[in-house]
Amino acid sequence: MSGLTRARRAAAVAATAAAAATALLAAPSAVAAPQPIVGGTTTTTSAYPFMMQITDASQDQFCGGTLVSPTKVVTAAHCMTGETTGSVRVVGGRTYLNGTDGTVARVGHIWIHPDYRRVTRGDDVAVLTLSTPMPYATAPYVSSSDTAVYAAGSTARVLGWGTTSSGGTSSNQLRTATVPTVSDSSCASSYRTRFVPSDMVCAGYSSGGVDTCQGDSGGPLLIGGRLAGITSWGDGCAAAGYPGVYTRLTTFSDEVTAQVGR
Ligand code: 4AZ
Repeated sequence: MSGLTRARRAAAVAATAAAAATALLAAPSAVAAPQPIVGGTTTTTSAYPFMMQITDASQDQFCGGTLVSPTKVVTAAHCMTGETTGSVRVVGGRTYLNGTDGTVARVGHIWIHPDYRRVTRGDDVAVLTLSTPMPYATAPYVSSSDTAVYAAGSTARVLGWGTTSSGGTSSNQLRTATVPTVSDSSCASSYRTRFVPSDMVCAGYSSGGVDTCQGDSGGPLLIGGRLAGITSWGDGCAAAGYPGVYTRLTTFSDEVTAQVGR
């Protein structure tokens, strides 16, 4: 979960080019190239048409979301705290943060899980109802009986425009990475009582290096091509022993389905 304000995030995006140029000039061979999300590759909304930017009224991105029906977007509850239907927009079909293409939708209703209090207590799920439909393919999501998808070592795909290092700058282009799911016992060893296995699933390499980060929140964790998790929190990004923590969507799929049908 990001501590950055939207203004600071916007400033961070603007600083990206200058910082990269400085790093290249100062140490062209000693500095590793910035990595996607943390450690992944660039992609496009054409490849992942259900990948939505959640933005403010100025279309500045602050979270991700997943289109699950033409008018419904699944995101994180913590992305929506303090927001109103008038303060947010959903942008589809826009690969670049500085783009003006794609489709902008207003939001007519925000459902935040009624039990949500803070990311480390779970229930980090929200469903947005768009005022106008998105002309993009939707993502299927897991049903409540699909818990086998989380078996340790399953390959999961994450997507987002978040920072490419902890405390770093956002990516102008959408990025993706794959990470293995982590057993609940292993994740509990890292996060102790902050890991709530009924509501969360962890993913990442034991050595770190690949992860979601600030600004990726609300975006999808896909397993077998289905939405199975929502980027939620973690201690830092890509650190060894501290995998990313995602909302365990099977726990909430019936509640999501109730919202999708409303
Ligand atoms: C965030 O602040 C955030 N490394 C998202 C994911 C992770 C940490 C922080 C997981 O949006």
